[in-house]
This record gives sequence, C-alpha cells and structure tokens, in this order.
Amino acid sequence: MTAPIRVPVRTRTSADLIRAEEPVLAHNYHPLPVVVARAEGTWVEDVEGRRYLDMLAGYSALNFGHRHPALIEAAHSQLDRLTLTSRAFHNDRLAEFAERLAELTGLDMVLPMNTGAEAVESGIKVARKWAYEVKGVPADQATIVVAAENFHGRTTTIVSFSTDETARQGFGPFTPGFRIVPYNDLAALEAAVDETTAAVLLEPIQGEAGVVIPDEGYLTGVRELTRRTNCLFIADEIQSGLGRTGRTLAVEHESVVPDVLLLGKALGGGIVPVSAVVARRDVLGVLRPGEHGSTFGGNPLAAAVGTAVVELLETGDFQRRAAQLGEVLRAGLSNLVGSGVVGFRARGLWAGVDIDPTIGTGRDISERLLREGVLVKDTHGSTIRLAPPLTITEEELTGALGALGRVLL
Ligand code: IF1
Repeated sequence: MTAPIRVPVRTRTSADLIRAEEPVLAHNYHPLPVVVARAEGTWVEDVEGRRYLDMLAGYSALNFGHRHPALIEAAHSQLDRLTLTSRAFHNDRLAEFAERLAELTGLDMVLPMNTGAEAVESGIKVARKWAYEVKGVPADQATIVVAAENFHGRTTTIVSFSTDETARQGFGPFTPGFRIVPYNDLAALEAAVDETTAAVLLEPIQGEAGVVIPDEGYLTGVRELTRRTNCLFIADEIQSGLGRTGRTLAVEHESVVPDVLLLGKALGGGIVPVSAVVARRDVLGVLRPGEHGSTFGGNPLAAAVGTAVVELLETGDFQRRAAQLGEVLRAGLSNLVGSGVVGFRARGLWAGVDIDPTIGTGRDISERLLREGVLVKDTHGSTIRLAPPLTITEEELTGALGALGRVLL
C-alpha cells in the first residue's frame, strides 16, 4: 500500500495531485498533465494559477462556457429549495423543462435521464418496444442499424455495436440485434434495413471519429429511407446538438426532423448531468409505468438547470455566434493547410483537424498547445478536435489558431 500523501489537498501542487491519483484512481484515462482548479467562461486556471483557453469545453458539455451566470443562478436558487424527489413523486420543475425542451426541438414528449449513454440506452429500449408493439416485429427479433466508427457511449450494449476494438476488448459477451454499415453510405443503409428493423441510430456528425460530416443529402436520405421502411430515425445529438454546429440541432442543416432525438452534455450546462430522449408521442407513448426509470432522471435540480439551458438556446444567440465564429475558425484552419494541417472538417464551432503525422501525434500537438496555454484533446492518431465554448470571443479564437500555427512550425 503506497503511503498516502499527508499534505492537505489545498496546499498540494499539480504534481502532488497527479501523483496522488495514481494508486487510487482507475487508469481509464490518460489526461494531459494539467490540474484545473477553477474556471470561468472560456478560461480555466490550474492549481498554480496558470490560465488556459479551453478549446475542448468538456467535449461539448460546456457550450455556454464555464459557470455561465444564468445557469449558476438557476442551480444556486434550486439548491436552496429542492434537489431530489425521485420520480415516485412529482416535482414543480419537471413539467416546464419537458414542455420547453419539446418545443425547442419540435418534438412531442421527453424522457429525462442523466448521462448520454443512458439516453442512448433508453432510445434503444424504446425503439425496440415500438417495433414490437407498433410496427409488429416478432418478439426479440428487432434490429437496429448503426454506422461504423460510431461513438454513442461506454455501456456494454453500446460497445456491442462499436467498431473500436479498444472500446470492446475484454467486455464481452455483447448484446445482439445490431447491424453495422459504413457511415455516409445510403446504399449500404438501404441494404441493411428490413422488416425487423426498429431504427437507424446515427450521429448527424460523427464526433469521436474526428468530426466527420456526411455528404449533403445523407441525412435527408436517411429520413426518407426510414419513413419509407417504417423504422425510426434516431439522431444522437449528444455532442453535435445544442448550438455547437451553428444551429440548435445539427440535423437542421438539412431541415431533417428525426423520430427520436438524443440529447446530453450541454443540456446540463456543464453543472449537472442532464440527458433526454425527445420523441414523437407515438414512440415514447409505448412506455408505461414501471417499464423504465432512473433515480436521478428528471430531478428538480437537473430540470431547473436544463430549463435555464433551453432558455439560453431559445434566444438563438449561441447558434448565431457559433455560425459566425465558425467562419473565422474555418478561415483560420484553411490558412494552416499545407503548414502542418493536412486537412480538416468544420461546422460551426466544431472542427476535426488532421495534423501531418511527421510533425507529431494528436497527443504531441495537444501537449505542445498545453504549453502555449491552450487546451485541446486528440481523437485518434494525428487528429485533434476543436470545440470551444460558444461564448468564445473572436480574439480568443484567433489567439488559439495562432497558437496552433506556432506548434506546427
Ligand atoms: C469520455 C467524444 C468520446 C457522445 C455521443 C453519446 C455519448 C457521447 C455522440 C455518451 C460521449 C464523450 C464521452 C467522454 C468523451 C466524449 C467523447 F466523442 F465526445 F469525444 F468519448 F468519444 N453520444 N462522448 O459523444 O455520453 O455517457 O459520456 O454522457 O470521456 O468517455 P456520456
């Protein structure tokens, strides 16, 4: 047993704290060597007071920046009133959250959960039940079609349909009933859908795969195919949604309305885990009391923060900022092509940037940017993801692009 460090936490250095984690924290991450102690807006500060521009924003969970005043106020006010009832009783915040979220997304009903993976799992369960009770698929025969290179979370069922061996190795046996087709390939999708198909589950833009944007018309094709074959289009907008791409939802870039929408991350404002399945009434209507649930799903604190998040999005300001500053991001990255950047994909304030592997891996670049005071995270190989808070200023964004240019020299 390693002797615990007796130094009180408050006086430990970053190095002390990193060392203290080693024997006692599961090693399922390889974080960058920075220990964040406080944050506001687009900036975080480490234990020693060094400041960093946050270009990751919690993988799009901090769309409104760290500790947005309106969201913190909503949380503080609710903390002083009521935090949890369980769903055994009603609470006075949930109806408004569900109404405003349904209205924001253009769908009918809300199933409140906590994490993104829970929303994905819930969406899978509801789609299967809808297939048996509404579509008439024989019991236990429902299939769901997903895309290769998907990322929908880390539960055993979700990694059952992952194509990332690292996410699957050692976690079997796996859940059956999933078919995997190449992303952005309507012919392959058509070939995989049959009378047993409950749903097609897709990210409108694949995040972890490196911000992979499908061809114009792909989402429209998915919408048409699922309608024609009477199966559900489930859009996982847990990372792409809530303003990130310059629209409330990424599917809006093709004016597509899915049957089921999965939300998470920024829905909790970077304060509490909040996720939701939002769907047509005839889909979520298949759930009856006792068939699904969650201790914290729809709790009043989550509902209060979630409502404040919806209020921010109702203004359209964050979506406009992401669209406008997204042009600055795109132009800045275009200027770096040929100077260390070999390619990029960008929509709104979200980009996957492919770095020349001879310059370094995504991890190498992330570590060099750390030393420049900019926080990013690599996805795979030599690709880094840029996803700042939507509150970032043009000056901050230009500064981050300048830092990227410098570390690629
Ligand atoms: C981590 C990245 C990974 C998601 C989509 C569902 C979920 C996610 C489209 C599950 C979560 C997070 C998980 C987080 C890092 C981040 C991520 F894609 F954003 F980069 F891992 F691939 N659908 N994505 O992106 O939501 O259960 O995590 O709330 O560290 O694992 P969750």
